[in-house]
This record gives sequence, C-alpha cells and structure tokens, in this order.
Amino acid sequence: MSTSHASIVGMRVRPVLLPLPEPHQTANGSLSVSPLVLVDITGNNGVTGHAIVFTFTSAALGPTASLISNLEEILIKQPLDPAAVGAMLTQRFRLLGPEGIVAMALAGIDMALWDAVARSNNTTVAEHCRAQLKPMRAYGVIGFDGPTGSANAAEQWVTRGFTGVKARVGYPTVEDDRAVIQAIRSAVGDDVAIMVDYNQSLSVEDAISRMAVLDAEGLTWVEEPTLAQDFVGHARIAAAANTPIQCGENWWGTLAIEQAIATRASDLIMPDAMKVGGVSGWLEAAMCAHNHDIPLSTHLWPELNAQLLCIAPTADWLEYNDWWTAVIAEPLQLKDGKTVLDGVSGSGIDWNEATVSRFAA
Ligand code: SMN
Ligand code: MG
Repeated sequence: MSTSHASIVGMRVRPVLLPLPEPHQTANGSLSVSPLVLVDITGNNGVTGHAIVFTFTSAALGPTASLISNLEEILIKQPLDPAAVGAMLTQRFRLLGPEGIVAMALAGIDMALWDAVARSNNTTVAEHCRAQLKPMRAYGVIGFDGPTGSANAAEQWVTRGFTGVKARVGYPTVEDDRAVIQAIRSAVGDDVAIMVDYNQSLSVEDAISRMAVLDAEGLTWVEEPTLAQDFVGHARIAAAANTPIQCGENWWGTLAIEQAIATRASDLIMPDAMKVGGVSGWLEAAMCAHNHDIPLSTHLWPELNAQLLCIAPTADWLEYNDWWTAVIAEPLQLKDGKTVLDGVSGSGIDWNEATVSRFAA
C-alpha cells in the first residue's frame, strides 16, 4: 500500500543512555553520555519509520520519552503523513508553545514519519524530495581539549580524510583560544578548514574584542559566540567581525530562523534537525537560507543530515561525530571526508538492537 492511504497503527518509544566513545567537553558543559529517545512509528502498510530524539541531559530523557508516549493515542489512525500529523500536533500544542521538550517530541514524530514515508516508497528521504544523493563534505568535531589535545584530535580527523575540523573554544583568554587554533593549524596545514565553537560562552563585548584578534586566524566560521537567543547581540558581533559567524543549532523552529535572518544575527546557519522542527522544519529552514543566499550546514544527526544537505540549495558542511553510531544499524559512511549514501534506505536510521537493549534506560 502506498503512503497516500496508509495510517498509523502504533508507536514504540525507547529511552536509551548511550555512553559517548569519550567524554565531550565544551565551554558550557561536558557530555559523557547521549540521552536518546528512539521513536518507531508503524503504518497499516507494515512499514516502520525510525527517529532519534537527543535530550542533551539525562534529566530530560524520562520526561521527553513520556511526553512522546502520551501522544500515541492521538496518533493512532492518523495518516502516515508528516504534514497532516504535524499540523494536528502543532495546533494541539499551540497554547503550551512549540519549544523545549514539546518541540523535541513533535520533531521526533516528524522525523519518524518522514522515514516511514520514504521507506513505504522504497526510497530515501532525499529522493522522495526529488533530490539526487550526492557526497557532502564533512568536518570532524574536537572537544575543549587544549592546544595539544585539540591538535592531536585534528590530526586524527585529517588522517581519516576530513577536510575540516571544528574545535570548542572559550578558554579564559583569547590568547588561550588562539593557542588552540594555531596548534591545530600547525598540525593540519593551510588546506584544512578550521571552525571554532564558543557554545554561547561569551558576552557580546568579550566576543567583539576576541574577534578582533581571531580575525587574523583564517577561520571558516566562529560559532555561537554569545547566547543563541540574543539575535541583536549576535548581529553586533557579526557586524564587527570579518570572520563569518555561524548560528542555528539552538534556534527553535523556522520562525526563529526567519527572525535571525531578519536581524542579520549570523552570516551562516546550521539548524538542528530536532529543534528546528524535524525534517519538515529543516526543509523550511533550507528554503529560508536559499531565499537569502545563506550557506546552510547541519548539527548532529549525521545520517539524516547527509540526505537533507542533498536537498538544500545552499548546502555547505555536514557536522560529523560518531556519538550515536552504536545504536544505528548502518551508520553513515564517509570516504575522503565526504558522505557516502550508497544503499541507504529512508532517513538512513534503523537500529542496532543489541546496543539498544544493552543501554536501554
Ligand atoms: C554541541 C552540540 C551538542 C552538544 C554539545 C556541543 C556543539 C555542536 O554546539 O555544534 O556540535
Ligand atoms: Mg555548536
């Protein structure tokens, strides 16, 4: 049965606490485990769509899983269609508001439905959107590891063929930040893109003064120097700096994306596949970026985002990390630092059930 008449018959929601391959430190906190809610939605055509909801902190794992589970009864018999279900859920949660764990729950359902629709048509999400699968350049993520640790991590990414690396910064002084950047540059040479990520750790004034120093370092972008919701503050930093400012992973929904563009909060945009509103929200954000000719990059969810970038007219970089690889049956493949999508189904997400069982919360 095609999805045009398929309806939802069930949903499975499984919280998982997946240890990171190694703790990941940022200027604003450290991660040692990935709290994930695995969402499966099944249609009466026998197809099941899969999605990952990342709750950032274990404290939010139970509440988010419970909220998603509480939605099963209103999903049953709904069409296996992200647009129809999204409209119904958005209306139902209008009064509570479309941010936080509500947005995360609705995004998880959206991503699972997109996966189900693509699988129902024996295709991928990208090809269901009439896009061709193509390799996308990826950068590797480096933690808050100081000059030597960051340079070593950068070397490992480059050895794996990556042509870009992103380091967490926000050390006590800009000289400390610059020492990390220069250690990485010494390790990888001038042909590798270097991005840095402040994870919202600076005041606007401190960011402007630090950019005056870092503008000489040839960085590809400086990410979230100040609070993500401070659009005017980011716009002041972007106006003062020569290096492109990158933001987006903490902007909830496409209205925030549009408001950020209107205030010129950043030069580049990297929507989070969950916070922006799942696949549906990400595609709207991609059209916003296209309309304003803004390069678009991704945040986490490498398997899904490798396809979404194939659809985005202003596709730029894929953020790659292997934090969730253990729960995914066929993790994203890369060759020479670019994504490989041969043989992928749906959104590229299905489960390694042995790992899921082992780390079930
Ligand atoms: C980040 C995202 C999620 C957890 C920690 C750090 C970071 C990124 O901002 O860009 O990946
Ligand atoms: Mg970031």
